[in-house]
Amino acid sequence: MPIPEAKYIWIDGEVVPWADAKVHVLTHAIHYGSAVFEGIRAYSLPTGTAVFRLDEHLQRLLDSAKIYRMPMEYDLGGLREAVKATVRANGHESCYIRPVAMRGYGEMGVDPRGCPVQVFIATWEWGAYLGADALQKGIDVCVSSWTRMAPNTFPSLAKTSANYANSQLIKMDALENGYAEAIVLDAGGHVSEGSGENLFLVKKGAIYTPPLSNSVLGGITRDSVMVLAKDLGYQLQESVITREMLYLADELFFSGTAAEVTPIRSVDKIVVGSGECGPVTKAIQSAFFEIVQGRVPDRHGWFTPVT
Ligand code: PPE
Repeated sequence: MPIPEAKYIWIDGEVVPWADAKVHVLTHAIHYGSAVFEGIRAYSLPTGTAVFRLDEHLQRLLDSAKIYRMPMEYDLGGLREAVKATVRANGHESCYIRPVAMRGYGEMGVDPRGCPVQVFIATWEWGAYLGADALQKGIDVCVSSWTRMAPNTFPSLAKTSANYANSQLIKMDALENGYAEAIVLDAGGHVSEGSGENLFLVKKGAIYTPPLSNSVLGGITRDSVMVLAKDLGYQLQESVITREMLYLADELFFSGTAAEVTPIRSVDKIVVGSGECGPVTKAIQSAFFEIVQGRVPDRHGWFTPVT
């Protein structure tokens, strides 16, 4: 999908025109995947544009940088102001926000420590990530022939660009075979997540999601779903999930900043439950959209206004 261009991109404290936001070809991150990033959404609320769980996303960015020993010139407060300024400069009502911290141009070779760390923040207007119908009707997925990164190889709690080499293999394989997305198993053969989403399973009215030790990203939407499930009175448990449990689930859904709450209607061409968005998924999805569309008060303090 082509990127809908905005006016400006924030680079190291300055807002520059979109077309001028360039890096050198010998930037370390291009050669060695040495970048950490975030994906955040700003929503249009009746009270104005506001960013969803901004501090949690920025803390995860700082955590990813820490894991990769990447010194960051900006603290959480500095990054928060930079994100707000970028969204304001671009005049978005709602948008997707992509902060990236990367090892820049300086030295060549695997050791990144001699390269300056550059930070940039881009924003653009992004609709339904998995297709227009996905949120309503659900998507058809497969179990990937690829495996998620094994523990002690690429740490899954760091949202580093390098992890998305694995995600790209998963996503392309799914699309080439006619599926919208794939569910990936971890190195032990247990269910992990999607190429860019966390996974939830519903069985007999209770909700399950793989624990962080199954090579999943600690999703902010995953956390939001856990909070909303509790608000709605559902039992929710982090629990190891096997492949066949996917086929026998009453409902399955993905969560993610881009994907929001997307139902899954089949896995490996086996219909999940009734093949439609089930009642529990519907309840969670409605609770999520009520909040992000500002139809109910922000009772959890999840929004940061940009003004
Ligand atoms: N797992 C992975 C691997 C992942 O990339 C994401 C986000 C999630 C789980 C959900 O995390 P959260 O957004 O905090 O709820 N994927 C981002 C990137 C998607 C992309 O194509 O780029 C996103 O949703 O913004």
